[in-house]
Order: sequence, then structure tokens, then C-alpha cells
Amino acid sequence: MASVKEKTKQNGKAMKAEKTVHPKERYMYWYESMQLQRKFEEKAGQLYGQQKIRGFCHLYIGQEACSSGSYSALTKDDKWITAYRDHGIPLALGSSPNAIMAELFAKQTGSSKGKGGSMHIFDKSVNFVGGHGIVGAQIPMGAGIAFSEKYNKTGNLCITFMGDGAVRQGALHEAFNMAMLWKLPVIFVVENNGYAMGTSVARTSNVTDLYTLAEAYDMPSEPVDAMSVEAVYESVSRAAERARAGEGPTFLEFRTYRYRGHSMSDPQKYRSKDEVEEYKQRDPIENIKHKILELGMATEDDLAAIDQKIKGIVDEAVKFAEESPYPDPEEAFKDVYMQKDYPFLTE
Ligand SMILES: Cc1ncc(C[n+]2csc(CCOP(=O)(O)OP(=O)(O)O)c2C)c(N)n1
Ligand SMILES: [Mg+2]
Repeated sequence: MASVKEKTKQNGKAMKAEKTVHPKERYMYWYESMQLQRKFEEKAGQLYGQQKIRGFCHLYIGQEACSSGSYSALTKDDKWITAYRDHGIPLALGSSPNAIMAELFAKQTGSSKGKGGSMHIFDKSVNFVGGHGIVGAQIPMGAGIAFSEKYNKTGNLCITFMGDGAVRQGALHEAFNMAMLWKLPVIFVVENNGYAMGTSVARTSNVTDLYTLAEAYDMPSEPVDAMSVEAVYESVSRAAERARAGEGPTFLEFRTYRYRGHSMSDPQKYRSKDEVEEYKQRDPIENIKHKILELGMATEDDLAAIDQKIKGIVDEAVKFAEESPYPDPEEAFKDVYMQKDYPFLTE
């Protein structure tokens, strides 16, 4: 198995090391939003163990720089779509932690009214278009959303996330071809965490530098050290600039890692403990914490106060979810196409 160092050297293109000093607000957002995602999911993991959360539950722990770094590079009107590992992105976008926790509990107050669960978080108020369980299905949908933004001349783009397992789907190639042909304002991001369930990237194809897949479509692409929130920010900023200038899509390969198993029951026989530890040494939250302290942007006490605030937010979300009612059985018939007044059919 390749070590972290070897993996970062492997790619043909060198990953850019960032030296920029960012405004204080950006550093503080990065710390707070990544820490919220981490603590929220650590709690969700515990609650799953207590069977308060059931069904599928894929934790994003380790990958938080992908969402937070991207958020700070985009505008509030841009659209977001991802797969089923989908708690971190809406939290980074500012969705209500209460509504997301309640969704994990399948409660009526959840972001999808308790009908979606962990894999199907949606939040229109922050332009988060889900949460999709079919591997790769969201790739052409992301291109379609970008098409609509272009057609309506909004100036917005759609950032479309997928896992490394999804890049082997035919849908990616169809979407890449059309997105590039029509110069759609879309940023395709593969969150390469090394594995699709228990299958490593190297076991699925000869092509392990995933960003090179875009070359067949003349689409600009680059590998990104996604354990660094700053590197994520820089790469998404460049891609957004291209999209808004009418130059079309970019494909970013975020090299990241999930510390936890694929879902909640995963004996993780496909990787070593040492490998997990090696990545934890490059933890995105610890990294940015050190940077903030080094730059004197905040003190240890300031960061501890943020941690305390987040603990309160997570505790409150759990209380809210526990106290919320389950949906009425009638809800099962609402928000579906057969509903007579479904807005899509009547407008
Ligand atoms: C079309 C399809 N095939 C198979 C599955 C079963 N499945 C669920 S998750 C997964 C692995 C996907 O891994 P990856 O895209 O790397 O995302 P990650 O879990 O690492 O975030 C598979 C094969 C599915 N949901 N959809
Ligand atoms: Mg993966």
C-alpha cells in the first residue's frame, strides 16, 4: 500500500503548496465549520451505537476541508450536490444542525421531513440539492443544474461532488463530455478518499491519478491536497473563476481520507491502522488550528470558546431531534409525483 508521502508524489502534476495569508474571518470560519462537522458527526456516530439513529449513516470525518474550503471560495447563490456522505456539506453551508440531526433521527422536523434519512439531506435555503444514494447519479444532475444556471444567465455555478467509486460510472463520461462541449458552469469534484467501500482506487482501474480522466474531454483538472483547507479554497477559487468567465467546467481531484469506516458497520480489513494514523497526522482541523495560532489570528482560549459553543450547538441538536415527533403516516404520500398539486406539474 502506498504511503501518504508516496501518494502525494505519485501524481504527474505537483499539488500546489499555498503560502497566502487569508483574512481572519476566513480562518475562523474554516476552524468553526470544520469543528462543527467533526463534533456533530462524532455525536451522530455515538447515537448510532445507541440505536437512536438507524439505517445507513456515512460519516465525513477527515474530509471536512473539502466542504469548508469550497464554501469560502463560492457565493451563497451557487448550487451544491453530492452523494450520500452528505452531512458535512450542508453544515458548512449553514444549514440548521437541528434539522440535520432530526433527519438522522427520521423525525418530522428533519431537513427532508424525516423521509430521507442520512443519505438524503436537502436544504433549498442554502442551495444544497442533496444527498444522493445511487453512486454517480448526481454527476449528470449537477451538470443539468449548471445548464439551468447558464440558460437563465444567473452567473451562478454548480459544484458537484462525487466519490472515487463514482468516477468509474458511465454517467461521469457522458456528463463530462456535454458539460465541456456546452461550457457549463460546473465544478466537478472527486473526493478521493482512497476507497469505494472496501475497494481501493488501485483495484478498480489502471488510472489512479483520477484528475487525468478529464483530459479525454479537454477539461482542465488538477490534484488537490484536500487535507489542507487552504489548498481546497485556492483550487475551487480558480475553477469558479473559469466557470464564471464562461470557460466551462473544471475537474478537481481532492485527495482526502475518511477516518471512519465506509458506513457504520465496516470491519476495515482493507486498510491498516498505520495508514489511518498517518492521515490523522495531517488532520485538516489540527492544521488550521496551528496556522491560526502561528499567525496570531486567535488564541488557544478563543478556539476553546468556539469548541464550547459547538458543543452547545450539537447538544441542542440532539435534544431537538429527540424531542421532535415522528412524521405522520400520511406524510408518506406527500412530496411525491402522484400528489395532485405537486408544484413541478402545476407550475
Ligand atoms: C449505482 C450504485 N452501485 C453500487 C452502490 C453501492 N455502493 C454504495 S456506496 C459505494 C461505494 C462508493 O464509494 P465512493 O464513490 O468512493 O464514495 P465514498 O463512500 O468513499 O464517499 C457503493 C459501491 C450504489 N449505491 N449505487
Ligand atoms: Mg471513496
